[in-house]
Amino acid sequence: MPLRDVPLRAAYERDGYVFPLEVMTPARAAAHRTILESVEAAHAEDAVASKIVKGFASIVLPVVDEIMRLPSVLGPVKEILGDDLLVMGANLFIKEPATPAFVSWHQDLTYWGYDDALEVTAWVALTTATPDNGCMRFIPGSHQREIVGHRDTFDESNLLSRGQQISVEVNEAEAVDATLRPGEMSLHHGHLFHASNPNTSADRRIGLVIRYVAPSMKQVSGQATFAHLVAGEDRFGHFELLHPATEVMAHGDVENARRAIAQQEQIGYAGAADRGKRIT
Ligand SMILES: O=C(O)CCC(=O)C(=O)O
Repeated sequence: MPLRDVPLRAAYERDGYVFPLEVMTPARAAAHRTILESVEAAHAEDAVASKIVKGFASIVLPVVDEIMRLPSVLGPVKEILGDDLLVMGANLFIKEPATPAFVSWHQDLTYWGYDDALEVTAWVALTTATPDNGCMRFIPGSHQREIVGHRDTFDESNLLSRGQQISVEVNEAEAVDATLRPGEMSLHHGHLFHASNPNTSADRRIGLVIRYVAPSMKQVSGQATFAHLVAGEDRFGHFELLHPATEVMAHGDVENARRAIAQQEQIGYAGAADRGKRIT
């Protein structure tokens, strides 16, 4: 397990990521997994509902709202972004056992349409994340680069919406495996080069991905997209703030998630030759 030789913020600024950070016990992570899998199973037959459960979890699932407000998660994120925090999205990144699903090398902020890079992703492990089951891999220090060129592949096995892939050379020999136990998280910068390989194990690999932004971040598309205020205050009004989900897939929350899908497709697929099929 990597040990930090410098304080969290300094390690993050140097490397563009920090892990492992324990945010809950393994037993709690297992309990959250059970709840999430039961919701997933209940909506498995409905393609849109299933997309909303996995891709817009912060809007429709109280359990996700609870996790994204945990002091153990917020504390480290505040060290990086400050005391005022919004969540602009959360989704479940699931890799089924022995499947080819992978994530190509990319930088998160490439297609999200923001004017700044005050964004941190928290990847909360609800199962173990290891090289065998396709944990994330990071290139240390690569966040120092601005957004580099990406090309769309729309590869069916790529979990990214456009199958986007960095088009400059990535030296994989430098990659660090973000190995996590259930209940631990990693944090990474929106410019960090990162990827993940297929899950060759016999169990699912489940990560809850929470995207935190400083309220000053603004959509260059001009649209006020949805967010939840999870700490401090929003003195900017650049996002349309939603109330916390208090009921699983409540009607009003599902309607907001449908609007979020439309917004995301408009912003995230801007300039793409093919719209692909996925939203994650
Ligand atoms: O879960 C994965 O394998 C990739 C996740 C990712 O790319 C991200 O959280 O930005």
